[in-house]
Amino acid sequence: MAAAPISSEKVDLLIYGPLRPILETGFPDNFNVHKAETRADLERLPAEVLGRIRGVAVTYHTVKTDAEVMALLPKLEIVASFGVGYDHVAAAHAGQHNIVVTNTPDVLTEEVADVALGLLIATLREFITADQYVRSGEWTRQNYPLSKGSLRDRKVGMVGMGRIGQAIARRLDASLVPVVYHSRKPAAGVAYQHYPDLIEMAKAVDTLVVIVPGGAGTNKMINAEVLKALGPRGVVVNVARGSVVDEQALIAALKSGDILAAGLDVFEKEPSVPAELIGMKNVVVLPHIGSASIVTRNAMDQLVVDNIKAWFAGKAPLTPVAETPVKGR
Ligand code: NAP
Ligand code: 8YV
Repeated sequence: MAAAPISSEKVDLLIYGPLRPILETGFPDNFNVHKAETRADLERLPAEVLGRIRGVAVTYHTVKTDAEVMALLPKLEIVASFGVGYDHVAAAHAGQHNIVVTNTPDVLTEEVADVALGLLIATLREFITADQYVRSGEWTRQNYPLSKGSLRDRKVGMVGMGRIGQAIARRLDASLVPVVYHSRKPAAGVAYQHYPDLIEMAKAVDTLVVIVPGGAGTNKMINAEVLKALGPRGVVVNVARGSVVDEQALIAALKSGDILAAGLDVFEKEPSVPAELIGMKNVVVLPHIGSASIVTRNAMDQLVVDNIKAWFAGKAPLTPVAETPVKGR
């Protein structure tokens, strides 16, 4: 990405998606901030405004920033996206059109890893059903049955061993659970056994924790064959993207007993969750809350703001994505 000239003129900026306090108040006076919560709002903005916008802050993964959106903004220089995953932003297209894309890595890593381990334990030890057991008064009649699942006799295959995968693996280490992983290439400085083949890893473990990016390269990679290989003790935890797991194959495997249970923070068509999953007691469902604490979401919002401020101060953005490397600032 080439450096853009620095100017003393006010910068027109679009906040695209839901508004939050740090995004609304975080830009200094040299920015003219425009707002569009949805694609329809964006298309209602006057052409003259769209023609002046040089930066976009994408505030949620549900607002797609695709090639069509970028084409509406001829002066666009930077798309600063909220979240580490940016499969909702056409980053390769941006790279071809001299537009830099940034995301918010690192500031959410430990939070998401906490949720992944919590979701795994909640799934194995049936926290949600057990909670209901107390609330319904059932415990006063008899003790809750022993759980089929336990962390004690498990071997976890991480699908993805990047920033968050490694943070999850550290937590599993502390819990004395053996870990191996699958990714396209071995992760630098990581001593766990690497499986280049996902099916081979699924055969060797009984638990998959999925934490890869979404997008075409990982679409439905957790499919019927992988679930079958995992086997009847199998547990799948997905904190990546709904697109990574073939939801219909997962439902079928849970129904047939091909696998034991699943813990899911993400779904194919959020916020819609298949009724079959909701009806299953061996499934824990969360509403995509991996990073969703006030402290972590504030840090993510601040990084969106800081990327845009850095760019228009003539500096390198703090966290450009791989598709849009920045040179010469
Ligand atoms: P990261 O550091 O880039 O790690 C990604 C990992 O996935 C790497 O180990 C990478 O290794 C592997 N990978 C990528 N493509 C793959 C493929 N086609 N097949 C197998 N492995 C593949 O990313 P991160 O910071 O850990 O975040 C990972 C993802 O988690 C994000 O992109 C996002 O979708 C999701 N996430 C979800 C939540 C939530 O709220 N639930 C929160 C944060 C993040 P190789 O490149 O060697 O394959
Ligand atoms: C956010 C996430 O909930 O960072 C990610 O990739 O999935 C979550 O932290 C999501 O990006 C909100 O848009």
